[in-house]
Amino acid sequence: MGGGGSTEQTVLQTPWRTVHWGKKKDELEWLESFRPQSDNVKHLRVLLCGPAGSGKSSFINSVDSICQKRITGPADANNAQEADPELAKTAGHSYTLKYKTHRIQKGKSGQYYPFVFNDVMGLEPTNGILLEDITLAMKGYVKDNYKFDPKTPLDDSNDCYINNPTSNDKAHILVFVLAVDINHVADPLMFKKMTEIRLAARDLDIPQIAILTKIDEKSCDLVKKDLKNVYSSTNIKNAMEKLSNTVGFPLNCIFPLKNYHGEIELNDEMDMLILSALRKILDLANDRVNASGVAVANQTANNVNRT
Ligand SMILES: Nc1nc2c(ncn2[C@@H]2O[C@H](COP(=O)(O)OP(=O)(O)O)[C@@H](O)[C@H]2O)c(=O)[nH]1
Ligand SMILES: [Mg+2]
Repeated sequence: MGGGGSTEQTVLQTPWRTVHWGKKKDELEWLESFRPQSDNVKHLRVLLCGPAGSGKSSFINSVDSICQKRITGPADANNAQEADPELAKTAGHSYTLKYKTHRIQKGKSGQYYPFVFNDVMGLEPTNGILLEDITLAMKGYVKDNYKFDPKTPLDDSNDCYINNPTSNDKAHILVFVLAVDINHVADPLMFKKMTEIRLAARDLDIPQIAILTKIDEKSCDLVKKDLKNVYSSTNIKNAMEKLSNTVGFPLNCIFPLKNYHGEIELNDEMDMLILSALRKILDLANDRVNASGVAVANQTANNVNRT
């Protein structure tokens, strides 16, 4: 280990995870040819959850920007929290209150990538999205434009309740979005909520990964200077290990990255980190679709054998 005197500057001599920095073109080609593994599913649904301000909307915007090859902003990202925390509190902690499906345009207008994102109201220890509502979203019962209520869960009397969700309505993967300082995990109530959500996803056989945003922020000077240092930074490694040891994500399901937020042009290093997280997300979601396809096929075969 080398680096400057402070822990912040500690640097591993060899990055502990390999990123093929020069291979953005290959990643984009992979994405371009990506298809869900089941004909029953039109698109894979990626459900994002995490504390308000962790970068969920910015992640959707970042993926959209990479796919459109220019900086875009379809999902409302919110700066108010940083500009004025008090104002953000009175306005409600979470800027994203409505359930919304974000599609990513592919080439010509009217064509889309075969995956969509849903960004839900922020997770908060006492007043954010309810466990019941995240579970309903995972199961596909929540219609677009449903306005989450932190006091009462959605029920079947509401117009935004989908009575018979199809495979396209269900979430195929749950992505926890957390800022790299992972302060939230230290809050026992937040920890409890995250664990409950993870268990609910596990019971539904929905795979989960975590992305750690804001790796450029002040806690990581080394990485701020050059994103290629991401896997040489002990700060980031420690944050990933802490998240793995506490909340229980396997280390290979945790992806640090920087979202687009102030840039006006794309950046290859940012893109590579976002694309490698996206690839893992889509691969795991596809495995899930494949497994449920096999389960349905087996069930059908069993039923046929019984008749
Ligand atoms: N420095 C930095 N800021 C980010 C990053 N991701 C998001 N932000 C900023 O964090 C704030 C909250 O982001 P937002 O996407 O609205 O969070 P959400 O509430 O989880 O949807 C906004 O000001 C974003 O510009 C990142 O990777 N680095
Ligand atoms: Mg948001």
